Amino acid sequence: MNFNFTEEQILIQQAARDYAQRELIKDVLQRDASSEFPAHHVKALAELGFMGIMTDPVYDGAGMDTISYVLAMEELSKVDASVSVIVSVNNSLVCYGIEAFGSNMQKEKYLRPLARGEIIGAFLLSEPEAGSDATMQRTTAEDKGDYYLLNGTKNWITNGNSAGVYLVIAQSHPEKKHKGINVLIVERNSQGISVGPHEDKMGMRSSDTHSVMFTDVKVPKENRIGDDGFGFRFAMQTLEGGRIGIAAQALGIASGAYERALQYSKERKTFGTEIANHQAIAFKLADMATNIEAARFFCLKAAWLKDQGQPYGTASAMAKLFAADTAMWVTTEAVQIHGGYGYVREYHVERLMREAKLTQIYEGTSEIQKIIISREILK
Ligand code: COS
Repeated sequence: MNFNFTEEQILIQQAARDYAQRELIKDVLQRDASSEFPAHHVKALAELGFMGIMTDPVYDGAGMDTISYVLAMEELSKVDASVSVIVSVNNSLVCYGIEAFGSNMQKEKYLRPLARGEIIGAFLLSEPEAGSDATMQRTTAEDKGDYYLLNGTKNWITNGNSAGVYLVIAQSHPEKKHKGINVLIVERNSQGISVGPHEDKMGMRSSDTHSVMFTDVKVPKENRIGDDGFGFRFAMQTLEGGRIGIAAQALGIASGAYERALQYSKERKTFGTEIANHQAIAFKLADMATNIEAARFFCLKAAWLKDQGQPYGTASAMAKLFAADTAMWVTTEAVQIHGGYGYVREYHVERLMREAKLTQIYEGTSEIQKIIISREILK
């Protein structure tokens, strides 16, 4: 086993840390309050290569490995998970999905601008009545010969209003159940698309979450990814990698809160000494550091398996489950260590706590991760 990072991986980590600590920090509180979409950060991160970090340079990506992606996601998420979720969806769901399974035409036309970050993508699986139970797709893609006719509603879509390209999961042959599901690349400016209001979320408030409605939207047949009926497997396989991104995001939220709590506990005094000198606080910090390190190993192991071309579905489910629970627990403890200061916005930890909650919910709830893990160990 080798626990060293390569020079290239350390450079990516440093670049993400520098950007987060210098730029994201400046307006993160204001964007949390206003829910304003961080367009200027997306543009800057695109220029630095973070929007197509794992995409092959042949398609204008940065060509880095999944370990580099985890390192970058941790650093960005320490400061602002609203920005890191945009990076995550674009990279591990949209760019990866098209690169791994798309046609040459789809890669030329859509992957290039997505990897350059000129446009961003969204992944449209969830519906009002289909989130965890992803086979129950009500959105239909009716085969009309040389095009599909798309009708239905998608919910909780990250980048819902700002995306230039949607990957839409829809049912084409209901009698075949999940084997009749397709995935289509749909351009945002197609006729018949309407976008619902910005969701007023508890956390990750400046990411762009919307419902998207399709009414008789014509999608060329050539925009279907893979064979007829490949859509459900596409979603499952793509989410396996997406969960590495969200696990790394949860890790970053936890380590961001921990670093703030550590700093605060060395400055704040009670009973005549810094609170870090009280065992009640020192033991909390020890538990936080230990759990964060374990979450980091889970993330890196899943990323390493993916980079080695080995199965990583169970590892990514474990990483997401553990890192999300760690984020929720660590951020709550970070608020506790800050006392009253932890409960107000300017100390950041209450925001990190609100952000942590979502990592237990999206890209498969913690309960879904336990289904995936238990099925594997009970095989
Ligand atoms: N990779 C490839 N294929 C997969 C797969 C994976 N990771 N997981 C399932 N499949 C295939 C199965 O092999 C099966 O195919 P066949 O019928 O050809 O054998 C098919 O998909 C159906 O699988 P399964 O019977 O396991 O489906 P279930 O309805 O029991 O659901 C879970 C499985 C729970 C794992 C799935 O529904 C899921 O991941 N749900 C959560 C979705 C999610 O993350 N939603 C959040 C919205 S995205 S932000």
